Amino acid sequence: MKVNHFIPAYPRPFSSIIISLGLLAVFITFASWVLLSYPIGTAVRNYFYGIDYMEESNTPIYRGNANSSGFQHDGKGDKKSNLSPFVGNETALEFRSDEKRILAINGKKHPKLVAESSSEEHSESPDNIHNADLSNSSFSGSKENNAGCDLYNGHWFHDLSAPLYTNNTCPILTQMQNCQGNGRPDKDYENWRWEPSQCKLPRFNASQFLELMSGKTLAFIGDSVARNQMESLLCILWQVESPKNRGNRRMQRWFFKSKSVMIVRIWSSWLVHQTSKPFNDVPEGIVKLHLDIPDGNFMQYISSFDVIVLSSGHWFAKQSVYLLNNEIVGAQLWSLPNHTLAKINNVEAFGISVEMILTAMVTNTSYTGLTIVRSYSPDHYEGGAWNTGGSCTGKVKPASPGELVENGFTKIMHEKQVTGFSNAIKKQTNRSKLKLMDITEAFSYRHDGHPGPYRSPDPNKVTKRGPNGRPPPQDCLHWCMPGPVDAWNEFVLEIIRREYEGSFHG
Ligand SMILES: *[C@@H]1O[C@H](CO)[C@@H](O)[C@H](O)[C@H]1NC(C)=O
Ligand SMILES: *[C@@H]1O[C@H](CO)[C@@H](O)[C@H](O)[C@H]1NC(C)=O
Ligand SMILES: *[C@@H]1O[C@H](CO)[C@@H](O)[C@H](O)[C@H]1NC(C)=O
Ligand SMILES: *[C@@H]1O[C@H](CO)[C@@H](O)[C@H](O)[C@H]1NC(C)=O
Ligand SMILES: *[C@@H]1O[C@H](CO)[C@@H](O)[C@H](O)[C@H]1NC(C)=O
Ligand SMILES: *[C@@H]1O[C@H](CO)[C@@H](O)[C@H](O)[C@H]1NC(C)=O
Ligand SMILES: *[C@@H]1O[C@H](CO)[C@@H](O)[C@H](O)[C@H]1NC(C)=O
Ligand SMILES: CC(=O)N[C@H]1CO[C@H](CO)[C@@H](O)[C@@H]1O
Repeated sequence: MKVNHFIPAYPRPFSSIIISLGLLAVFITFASWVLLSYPIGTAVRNYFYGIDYMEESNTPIYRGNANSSGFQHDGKGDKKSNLSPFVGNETALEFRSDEKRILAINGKKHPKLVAESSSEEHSESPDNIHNADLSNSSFSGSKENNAGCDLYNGHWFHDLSAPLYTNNTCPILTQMQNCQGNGRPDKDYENWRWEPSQCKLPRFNASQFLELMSGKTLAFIGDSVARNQMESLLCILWQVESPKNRGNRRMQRWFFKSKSVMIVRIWSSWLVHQTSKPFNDVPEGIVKLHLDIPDGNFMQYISSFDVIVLSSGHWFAKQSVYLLNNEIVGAQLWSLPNHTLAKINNVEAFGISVEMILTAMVTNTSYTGLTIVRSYSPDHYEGGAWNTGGSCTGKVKPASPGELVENGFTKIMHEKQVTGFSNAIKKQTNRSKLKLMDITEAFSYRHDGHPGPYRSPDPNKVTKRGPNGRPPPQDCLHWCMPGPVDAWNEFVLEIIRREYEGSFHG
């Protein structure tokens, strides 16, 4: 009764002000809930550490491996072994015959430990490949199909437009790759974009991606570099829509409701079937890799994916024993019993695994998706391996061509991968598609894109060389976010666009 009298007693505009105020209060409550639940939330970060622990439990062998502890010796906060770069003791890799030579070249990467800052000044020279093009700073999405154009032949150019997200606008950055949040002082590494020589690689358009992927699922399958790329994609998409977490213990899953797009990640270190059960004289606890059997943990799901981005390679530097047809054929960081002949090394094992997995995927009758093989991601430990004084500290811009130090291990891993890919694509049927996303060379210039010593928010972490010249422990394998890794998703979008828009006309 009172209410009925109350409202008509006031002029109309006043009552609508009251309603507006009510709506405003609801909005503020909602907005602060969103703020509390998402961005700067430590709760969210802790949740993701939970995921990391899950991954660690999938790979228990590395916890007890004496030779992988070197990286962590003074990283008191680093309880997660899988966060250390997945590069083994490079000097201990068992190369044979002609590969020894490459290893020697690799081992000579010691020069310019001190000279690096002075050599960077030369990069202002006009013949520099990444000569800054400050005027044409952004590309809008070009509509032409570009179908035949090579995306991976090009150069890095300086781009003044802001990165696609920041450490403050992406709520799901792994702290290890949150370089700005970990106190990295320079920021310019965020401002370089890749420009193919013959075509344009448009800046990532989140709405376009969600439209193209409408009703579809994209899965990242592989190692921690796959996680790096997945988080980059989520950060970019988060700027237009906050996804729903639909993850479970077997896979991370994020659902973008507006266009029913699912982004998935499944952990698989080598992509092949692995077991730790004793085998012949190789005891329990040493990983045995069946190079002729795909990892069932992801194979069982492939038929439900429309696009799969594969990431592997770095774990082949880690300890394991290789099997083919149920026979030991080689080992990495493990001495085989003396009656067992090692027929292959870890590099060959990688090549075999790539061809086997891709063949299994393109010949699988229930899988009709698009498989994108992201080529070997180069690391940049100069002057040593990750645990023997290698460093990328102080790199603040991409390498110029003259500065580029060839990494023999990266080179041969890339070669084996490309060969495996070429052999598999010959067996491609009409059902599924296979694409190589060949980023290795382009990213060999990006020694500036890694976290380096900025791996944790610990204010007391060592970030400078010690008095003996020894660099602090660092990550020169994963990529800062935002950072060059965001370009991988621009490649993915371009590959998908060519595929889907091309097929509409076909
Ligand atoms: C790496 O390998 C070299 C050569 O085999 C060895 O001297 C060194 O101790 C190894 N480092 C670690 C941390 O295992
Ligand atoms: C910017 O790009 C346009 C078209 O690609 C080109 O015509 C123009 O010359 C470029 N400007 C500069 C300063 O490079
Ligand atoms: C983001 O980086 C800035 C430094 O650029 C830092 O002050 C801030 O705390 C970081 N935020 C997060 C959430 O890491
Ligand atoms: C992004 O894509 C959407 C949908 O395809 C399009 O409408 C929009 O113009 C694009 N934005 C840019 C900056 O290209
Ligand atoms: C083909 O894919 C299905 C579904 O992902 C899987 O269950 C099956 O094992 C695969 N077949 C082979 C031969 O790998
Ligand atoms: C392996 O070699 C060692 C030393 O050369 C020898 O004592 C041992 O009997 C050999 N074992 C086998 C199984 O051949
Ligand atoms: C693929 O498609 C083409 C034309 O549509 C057909 O001639 C060919 O037999 C198909 N190949 C396979 C392996 O299905
Ligand atoms: C398990 C393993 O590979 N252990 C090796 C670690 O490195 C030391 C020194 O290089 C070797 O003696 C171990 O055999």
